[in-house]
Amino acid sequence: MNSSKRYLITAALPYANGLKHIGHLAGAYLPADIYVRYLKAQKREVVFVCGSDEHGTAIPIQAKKEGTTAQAIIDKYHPIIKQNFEDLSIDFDIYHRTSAPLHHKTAQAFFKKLNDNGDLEIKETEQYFDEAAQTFLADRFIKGTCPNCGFEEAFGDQCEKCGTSLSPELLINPVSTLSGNPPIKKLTKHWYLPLNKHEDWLREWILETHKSDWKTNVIGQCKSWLDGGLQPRAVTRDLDWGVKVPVEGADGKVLYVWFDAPIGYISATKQYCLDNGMDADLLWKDKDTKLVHFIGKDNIVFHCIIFPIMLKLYGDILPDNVPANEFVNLEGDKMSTSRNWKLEMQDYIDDFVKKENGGPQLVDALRFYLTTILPENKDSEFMWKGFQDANNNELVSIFGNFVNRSFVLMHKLCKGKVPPLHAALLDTKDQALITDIENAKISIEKHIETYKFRDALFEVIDLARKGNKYMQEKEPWIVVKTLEENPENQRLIDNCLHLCLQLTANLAIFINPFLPNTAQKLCKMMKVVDKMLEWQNGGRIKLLSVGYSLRAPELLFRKIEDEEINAQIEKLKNGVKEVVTGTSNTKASKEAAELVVEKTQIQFEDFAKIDLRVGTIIEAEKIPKADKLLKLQIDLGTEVRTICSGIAAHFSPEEIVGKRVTVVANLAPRKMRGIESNGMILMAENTEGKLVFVNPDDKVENGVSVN
Ligand code: B3M
Ligand code: ZN
Repeated sequence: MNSSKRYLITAALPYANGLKHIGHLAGAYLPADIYVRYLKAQKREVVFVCGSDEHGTAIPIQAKKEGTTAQAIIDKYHPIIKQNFEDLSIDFDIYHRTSAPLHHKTAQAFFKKLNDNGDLEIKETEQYFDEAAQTFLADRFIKGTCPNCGFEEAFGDQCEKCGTSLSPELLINPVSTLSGNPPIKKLTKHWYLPLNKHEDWLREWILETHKSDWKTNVIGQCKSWLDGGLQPRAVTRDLDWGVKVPVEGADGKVLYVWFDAPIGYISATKQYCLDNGMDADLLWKDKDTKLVHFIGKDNIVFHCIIFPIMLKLYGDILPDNVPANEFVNLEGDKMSTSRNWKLEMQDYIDDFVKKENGGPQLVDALRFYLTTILPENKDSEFMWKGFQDANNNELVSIFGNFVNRSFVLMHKLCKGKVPPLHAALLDTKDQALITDIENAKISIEKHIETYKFRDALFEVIDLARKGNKYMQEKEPWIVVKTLEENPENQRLIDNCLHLCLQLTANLAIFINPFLPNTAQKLCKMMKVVDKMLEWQNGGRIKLLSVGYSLRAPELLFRKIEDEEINAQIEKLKNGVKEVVTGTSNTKASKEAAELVVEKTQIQFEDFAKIDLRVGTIIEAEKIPKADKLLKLQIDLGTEVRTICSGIAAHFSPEEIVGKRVTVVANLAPRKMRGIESNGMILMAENTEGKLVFVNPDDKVENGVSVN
């Protein structure tokens, strides 16, 4: 077993650019929280840090989308995300933020030390620059045609259509998303971390030292990076949002977000130590600290290669483990914020936790199901029906049922008190149950310490299952009928319920890291203090004293009804957005997309490309052999346009002459039935399916622009 003096546990700092979904929760925060709760129950010294990642281009991009400032974005999302974690019982010791002055100071000092020691290299390179906006362009601010799939809206760092990683140089016809102009190349200076100089020790450290205790998915990713050869990586950016580069000649430059964000773990620890009279150096420099980073798989390279290099150069300890998880899909499809195919923590909290019949038990229901599907080795699926089944069939029917029966029978058959144990009468079934309790503790421990939380939770439920089976075999409700003839049979009932109650107390200890609210409720029912939940108490059958009277049982969990589940599935499908850039190709999302087609958000620049003008229909005629089309002549003030419109089924030519219309005047010409159509008229469909003209006020002259 582990003998580290103290533990420093980190969970990836979420970007404060939007709400986080349950995929994030299952990726890093829930497993980290389980691990920390377990360590704390072990009475180990632990600090659990997290916080908002408030830099990088993700923030200004969101600000642009919401039409506000970067500062307003982080001030909006940081408190919500923090509260969401609290509401789901994710219990950080500190939830800090990288916009805090302490973080800026810490990150700058870190950079300065590396720079002063000559560990960074300075290089001048040509980068894309937007002349109109007078700024260098982050990769995300450049769009162009993907060289791989031809998608015209690919970003400078990635094509969202085919998923290829790109760099702006690879884009065909790049344009700046700020001005819409093609960017120019301009010289700029940046600081680089020469990753290539560290390959040897990284190889040794990851592929040898940790080859058997790190997860294979983590080792695999690292190996492919190392085999591909590491390159120097720029750790500064030309951007006006972030931590200013603290050296001369670096005006307008900030630290690359992936340089400053992991330092966020250090500044969060510092703040925690300041608040609690502790020494942060002890946590980050002492070899007796076990540092563990909980992250999702997309962050592996930063936590296993780049940050360790930084830590080593700075003189800090290296992580002992980085148990990265894969992704959670939702109802058969990849979770996606842009397509609105997701379940946000906030939504779950609103729909289940805050409800009258919700509360802490529904927090635990989510934690339970998510733990059973943690993507520890491969991507997993969140299915609403699976959630319902896990809750109804395992929490309610196995765990809850066992506890409830034990309490009810103890009140009925043992006067509401913990009955004595008659050792001489213990039979093989009793002995087997006692051994099961001892063994469960050992295997749960083993699984948690090796980051196998699914297996660990399975053991807990399996123990409850064994409890049910034991009770079923012992049948105290039958034995009670023999008491008149054989009063000494009460001792058999005593033994059965004594063991069932001791098992219940053990279950409280074992379930506590996973379902802390349930453990608390059990303590209340057993009238014991939290201290009983200390891990060392588990595995034994001496937790509850004989003669101790216990409370009446409370229901630990409630059933989740079909209607609740169906409502969620409906909500998911109705909310999905069809996104031009979407890569979704599964059946579920396609079907859902057909239900409601909302269009994706566009930028003002996109809208500004459309030339909308006011006109009047001056002629209209049928087109031979085309029963849907009318050929219209439209007066646009300075010209008369021919436009073919598919409205013949709704209007006769006569009735529309003289109608005012709004025209898309710069639509590329199109031949329809041999006639060239030069534009389009806007129509709306009312709820009865009837078409109506989108017509301007009569006072507006023909040819006037609509904008
Ligand atoms: N904010 C990326 C993410 O949320 C990034 C993690 C930083 S951890 C230091 O996936
Ligand atoms: Zn592509």
